[in-house]
Amino acid sequence: MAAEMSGSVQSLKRAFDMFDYDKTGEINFVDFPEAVQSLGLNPTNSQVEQVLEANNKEADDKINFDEFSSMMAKLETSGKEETEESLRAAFMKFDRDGNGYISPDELLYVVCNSGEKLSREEAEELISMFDKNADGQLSWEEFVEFFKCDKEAPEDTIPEEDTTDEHTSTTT
Ligand SMILES: [Ca+2]
Ligand SMILES: [Ca+2]
Repeated sequence: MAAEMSGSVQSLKRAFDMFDYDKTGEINFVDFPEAVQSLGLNPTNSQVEQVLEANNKEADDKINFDEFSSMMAKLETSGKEETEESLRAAFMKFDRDGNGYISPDELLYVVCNSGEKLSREEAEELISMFDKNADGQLSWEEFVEFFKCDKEAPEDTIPEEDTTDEHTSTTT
């Protein structure tokens, strides 16, 4: 199992070595959060604490590479679970009647309640963009896609200008 992730083991090792200042093969407890961040993870303090506690690490302990890599693996999974969890929570917030689907009305209600402006048509349009099975509602899977897109969309890809303003010169 270790073999198939040799690439990530290498980067783990690099991060570990960076914080193993005196090259004893152990890093200090206090350096663990920073080492985690140097690997591009951004766990909350409580996640880090949980992992350290689960490995019986106390504030004056050192962490060896084996412990380090197993703790990193845990942090990675708990990070994923957290995203999934918050996504579920968001879905439940939208799905007001709890039938497992987000209707345009439900979307409209939640968006308007959060202080944003959205028309009924826009709500329908938004849903139809991700409504793969065209039932007019967002299922859990469709909702996940919806959020992925939302997060991944870089800011410079503004789809189109306000459609009410159509005075753009037509180049022929
Ligand atoms: Ca619903
Ligand atoms: Ca659907």
